[in-house]
Amino acid sequence: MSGINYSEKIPNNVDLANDRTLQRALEHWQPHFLQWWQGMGPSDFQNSEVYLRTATSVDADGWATYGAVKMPDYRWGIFLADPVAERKIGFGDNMGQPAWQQVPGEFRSTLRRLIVTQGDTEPASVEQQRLLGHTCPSLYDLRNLFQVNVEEGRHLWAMVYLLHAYFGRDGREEAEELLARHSGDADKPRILSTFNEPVSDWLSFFCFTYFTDRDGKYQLKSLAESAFDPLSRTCRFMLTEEAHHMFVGETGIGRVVKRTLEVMKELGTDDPAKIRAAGAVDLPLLQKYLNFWCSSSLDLFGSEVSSNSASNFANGVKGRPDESQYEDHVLRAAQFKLETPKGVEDVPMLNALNEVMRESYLKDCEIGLKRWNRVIERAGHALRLALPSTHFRRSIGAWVDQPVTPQGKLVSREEYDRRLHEWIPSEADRAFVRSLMKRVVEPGKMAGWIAPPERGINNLPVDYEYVKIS
Ligand code: BYC
Ligand code: FE
Ligand code: FE
Repeated sequence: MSGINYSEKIPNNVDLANDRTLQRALEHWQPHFLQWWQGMGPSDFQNSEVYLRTATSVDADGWATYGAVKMPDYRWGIFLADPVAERKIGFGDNMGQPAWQQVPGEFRSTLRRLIVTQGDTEPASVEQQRLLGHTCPSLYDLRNLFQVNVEEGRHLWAMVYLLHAYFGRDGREEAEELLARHSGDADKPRILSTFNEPVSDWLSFFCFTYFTDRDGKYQLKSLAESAFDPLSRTCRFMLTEEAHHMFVGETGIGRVVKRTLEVMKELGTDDPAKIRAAGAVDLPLLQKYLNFWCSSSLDLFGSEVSSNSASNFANGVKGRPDESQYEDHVLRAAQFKLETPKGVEDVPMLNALNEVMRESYLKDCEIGLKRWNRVIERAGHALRLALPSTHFRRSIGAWVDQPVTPQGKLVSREEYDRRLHEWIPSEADRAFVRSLMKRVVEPGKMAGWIAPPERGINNLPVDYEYVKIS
């Protein structure tokens, strides 16, 4: 077990006290982070006591300690998973050689860019979710939002640690830039597209945590394979926190489905207009939100054919998620059959790894859909929720700007433009969803568009006062 030293200004299990230069650099960045949190983090609620989990050690018993905390007092810190003794590179042309404890000069800029890209998403998501607290459907949900927010803040710390510890002056500059770019900012936007989309209602929040945090899971899994050992250990610990974010998404959408089915039963109809009039989210509307966030998140894997992904893999910089499940870890001879608008093409497997990753991501996305559809089926309805085609509404890669329906059919540009509002939320749909977003903060009470969760947090009852608002 690696204990975390809580007496220090920055909790950590990296022996920061014995590296005064690094400690000073991080202590210099810390107030900038706190300033960013006050200005760009959750709006209001900074004086409220939130029932949060905090990591106190990285092993199974200690990483989630629960208690009431004011968010600005949350102990953001630097935690790496325990080292694997004599860890070797697990894939690529240098497979079997010792993992790197320092950054090799030739991969310095690539590694820096990957870490910056990863780091950029973390505060971006906090910025995107900044106003959601005002319209929370329950105290339970409010608490989950803030749990996700403080942990994304900690993920930023995780990447900033790597930048400060291993990239010298450029690393410190990048760490400042991570606080200077902002989600949706016209001059200094966040790096990746999805992280500039507004998340202005809770249906979007649940879709974001379901689809976009899951991209995080897959990217972190692939970086956890990296030959750069400090990056690998950092990502392995981040993944333990990530599971809760996707839980929030999956159960959030599941509770919306459950509530909608109740309303349909009460009304004896599946007429969307009547369901909306009763203050619930009709299932076709939910499908549009799924289409929007899934297609946006698919772009986060990059182009189907990517020389970046090929060299990252060959060099040992970035592997595939769960690399050990594969047989071939070198991929110099393998080919991949890629669907493009011009037909199926054979491409070297090494260049298709973004697509390989996207496929494993989609399999993971299917799990929730199966669960929700089972509930819909049991309630006696024919409708099924589905993931959109990977060719639908893409802004990156082979299918960029192709007029493809969510079912994967290539249609005319005219038909696509005319029907797009059937597939993703229209302005009227968004306005309707916004009209549902009314703040509910009485312990145990839920907004009318969402069912209560099956259980509370950490064995507490659902009606526990998870946030003491002041
Ligand atoms: N938007 O060769 P290509 C998370 C750029 S989420 C804008 O196809 P590559 C979280 C790309 O950077 C996980 N630009 O792609 C979730 C490249 O630029 P350059 C985040 C994009 O390099 C919720 C060019 O297009 N982590 O943690 O193989 C809440 C051609 O790129 C986009 C990571 O992403 C886009 N969607 O792969 C909180 C891991 N896609 O080189 C947190 C780190 C591509 O021409 N990043 N581009 O300047 C990476 O591994 C890779 O950079 C990417 C792209 C997977 C993003
Ligand atoms: Fe994260
Ligand atoms: Fe996350």
